[in-house]
Amino acid sequence: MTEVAQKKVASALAPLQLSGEHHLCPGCGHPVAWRILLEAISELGLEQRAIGVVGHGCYTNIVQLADIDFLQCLHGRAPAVATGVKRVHPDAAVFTLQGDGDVASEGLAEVLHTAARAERITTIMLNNGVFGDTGGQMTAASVVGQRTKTSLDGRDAETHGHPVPVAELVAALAGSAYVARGSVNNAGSIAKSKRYLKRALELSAAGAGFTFVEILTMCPTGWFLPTAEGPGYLEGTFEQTYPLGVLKDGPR
Ligand SMILES: Cc1ncc(C[n+]2csc(CCOP(=O)(O)OP(=O)(O)O)c2C)c(N)n1
Ligand code: SF4
Ligand SMILES: [Mg+2]
Repeated sequence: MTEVAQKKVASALAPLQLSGEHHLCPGCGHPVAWRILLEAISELGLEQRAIGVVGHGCYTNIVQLADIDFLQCLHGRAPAVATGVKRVHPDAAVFTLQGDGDVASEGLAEVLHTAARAERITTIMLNNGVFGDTGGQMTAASVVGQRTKTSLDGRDAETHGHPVPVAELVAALAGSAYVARGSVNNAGSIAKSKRYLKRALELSAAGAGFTFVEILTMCPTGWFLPTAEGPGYLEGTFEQTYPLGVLKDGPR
């Protein structure tokens, strides 16, 4: 792709995207995930039915940039709040958008119980392995060896414990109908992640049960890396701990 063509793709607003400006760092993977989420909602025709529930993190900047109804709730509690929204508005297409700190560290109980109850919502977890918004501390999803502000010598399983694979835990529960893990570090992965989002949103909106999509996103700032090295680091470290693909499609 020529530089001109790349610029055109990057500068064109996605459907439902109100602004091309954001305050996240250069090289952050979150805005790419936002974009494919908005495209998925639009292509499924869910614009008028979609209600998003977010927690707290760098990714929550989406609420100012997207023409969708959002609620923000306490850290980690989005699946519980989304459960209430869905039960009050059964025709709505309800999804949560959360970080790995939000889901794996602060709100693991909420997501697991919501999956076990087969709530007809989608949870999207943007996993960059750090509490990005508060300065890059280790989360339960940080990978072994990963340097963070609170594990400067790298996460050590003996001292800090092992990473929590949320997608695998959710897939093991009978209430989950679809579980997939994608990433946004190259064009092919971005296209696959969008397909996962579409399938997950479609199934939960149709009443099939709880659906979950994890998306690995770059955080060069929290990883102490030059911007351009984020995608390669994601592939070399995160994808080794968190294999990409569809973990579950249909009840088990
Ligand atoms: C109960 C509670 N604990 C801590 C915080 C502070 N806090 C706000 S954002 C954030 C980091 C969120 O990390 P993550 O969910 O991984 O999202 P990211 O910033 O990496 O996108 C934290 C710890 C809070 N708001 N509430
Ligand atoms: S700290 Fe990380 S997650 Fe937050 S905006 Fe910067 S690159 Fe993105
Ligand atoms: Mg994070």
